[in-house]
Amino acid sequence: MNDEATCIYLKLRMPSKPCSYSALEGQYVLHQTLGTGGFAKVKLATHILTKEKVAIKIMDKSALGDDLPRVQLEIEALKNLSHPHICKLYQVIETESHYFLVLEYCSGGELFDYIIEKDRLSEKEARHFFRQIISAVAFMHKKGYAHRDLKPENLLLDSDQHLKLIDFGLCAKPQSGMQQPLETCCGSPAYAAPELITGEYYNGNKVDIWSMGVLLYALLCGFLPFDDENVAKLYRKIQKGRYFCPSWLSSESKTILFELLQVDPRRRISIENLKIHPWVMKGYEAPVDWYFTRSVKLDQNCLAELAVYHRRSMRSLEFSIQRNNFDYLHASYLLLESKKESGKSLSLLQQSNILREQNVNTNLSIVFDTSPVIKRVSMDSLTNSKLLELGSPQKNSSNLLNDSRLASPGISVPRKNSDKENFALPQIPSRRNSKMSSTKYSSGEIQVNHTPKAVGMSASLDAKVDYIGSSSDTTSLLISEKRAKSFESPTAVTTPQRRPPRHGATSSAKKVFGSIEKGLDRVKNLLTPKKRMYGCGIEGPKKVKNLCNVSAINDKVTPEEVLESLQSALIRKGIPCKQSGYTLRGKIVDGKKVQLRFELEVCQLVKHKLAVGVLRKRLEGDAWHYKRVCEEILRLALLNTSPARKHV
Ligand code: PIT
Repeated sequence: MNDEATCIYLKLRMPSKPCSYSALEGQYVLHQTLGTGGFAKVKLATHILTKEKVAIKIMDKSALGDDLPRVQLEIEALKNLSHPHICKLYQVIETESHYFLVLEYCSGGELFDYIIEKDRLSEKEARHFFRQIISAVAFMHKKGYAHRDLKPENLLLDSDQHLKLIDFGLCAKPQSGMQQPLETCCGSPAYAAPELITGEYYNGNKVDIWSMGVLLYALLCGFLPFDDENVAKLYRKIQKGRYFCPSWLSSESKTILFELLQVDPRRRISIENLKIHPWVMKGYEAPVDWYFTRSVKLDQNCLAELAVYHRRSMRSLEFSIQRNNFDYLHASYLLLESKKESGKSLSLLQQSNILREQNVNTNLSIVFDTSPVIKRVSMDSLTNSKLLELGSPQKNSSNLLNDSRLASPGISVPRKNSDKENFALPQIPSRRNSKMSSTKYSSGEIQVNHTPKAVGMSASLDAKVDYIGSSSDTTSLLISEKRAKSFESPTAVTTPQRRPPRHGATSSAKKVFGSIEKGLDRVKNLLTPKKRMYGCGIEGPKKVKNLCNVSAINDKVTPEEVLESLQSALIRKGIPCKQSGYTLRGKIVDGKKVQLRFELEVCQLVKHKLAVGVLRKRLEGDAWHYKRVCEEILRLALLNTSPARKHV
């Protein structure tokens, strides 16, 4: 049995927790929560039949209230938007109390984390991602939807570094097309277009283009163009449309940002011109490939596997799947297709037993080896298709499968696998290249400063900076060092705009941790290693291999010291937190509303000789707010362990 199978096997043999979502029983095994927000949470799950990972968005109907139509629009949008850069919807389950949206699982996390991990992206990498974003947005607009909440937290990475757009909870589909003005103000303040803020009627496409400007800026700079903890001040900055242009931005980057971040929506670049923009095209031969249609013909291998499993004819299955019911069968087919694309085995026979076992959840004594079919599979590694071929009395297997006598209505969990090998079946499996548009691209008039600047700067703003704005009074503004400084207000928390550009600055979480490292190094001799049990009887911190969302401290301090420092930093900031083992869970509330929930877990880094690290996780709330809070907590934690404090 492979590791994955063993894992599922053990899970099923362990006393199982009653599944609080009975609608998912027998279809999915739920794992950890990936994210929460408002009335919904997203959980990782395994689709039992294919063993593929999925994400399930669970929405509590009673909490939805007036938002019910919004959820219906979200579901409708997801059903209509089948695109390589939009998170796929596999299945929808509606019960009296809940909606369950079964979605594609993107294991690479949020684009937001990717940016802050790297500080900022190179122009080339930003372009690679931005082309995918253009592709998704162009497609969505063509289908008549505006997203209205485009931001790096809503772009996930899959295992192949492909971006997938998520969260259609705020999308709009004007009845009479995209030219119809919209009224509802929504989305995240930092990404909101000026016309949204003023409460004017607006065009949904145009507000998405503005957010794409904010997004591209965040990719290239690692911070936001308009930022302020005070929302009123933030809105004023957005309406002025003036933003800081760091010296590392190329003039071409400044140009495209200028065209995206136009305060007047009529002057903002269109999606058509974006697809062929010189910045977007640089290093690519073709404009952005954006229009995709699903092949009407279903994959014969995937169909065959399902036909065997369900003991139905391929034709009847094909018919059911093409009805796009978004049911378990639909999910199974799409997951098989994606398995095939990634070169995995399509065999469902092993899964059938897991599924059976789930259905007899209470009988924990069942083991895999008791099934004759499974035994044969594990000995001979035969796929369903192969078994079919062997067991088929006819060479023309499609005839056999299309025999209506073998079809069974609906999808049911087979009680017996014994006669499966008597079912038959066969075989096997590109992308359009859109032509370069002949539309002439106009680069727009923009005056930017081309003064070459050193990338490595000292901690203060010691180079000339460009300030570019598109509001009517300022089309392009070059400001000097002093002027830029006057925009800064020194606070303990370095906000992106206020802090000096990169290198030597305490800008990113990484840098904060870098300086923590130095600080902790200084106090190495003052620390007495303690051995303690932290909560729940855990004797040591988690050992992590993956360095994603982890800040390395060093190997000179104990995990307990770091935990204590973090704890006191949270207390100092007035952030209530709960401790469980080596994990601290903090919460920031505004009245009754939860603004931010996050976790800081002290861990040890396998790749760094078990040096101490801090694993960060945003549970709820705005990503940039979370980044600022984490930076601040880690900065304070460093102070907590400084020699001066230790002597007191
Ligand atoms: C994942 C992993 C994850 C979250 C999601 C998917 C969420 C997807 C999603 C959420 C929506 C929506 C469409 C897709 O409308 O952590 O694979 O609200």
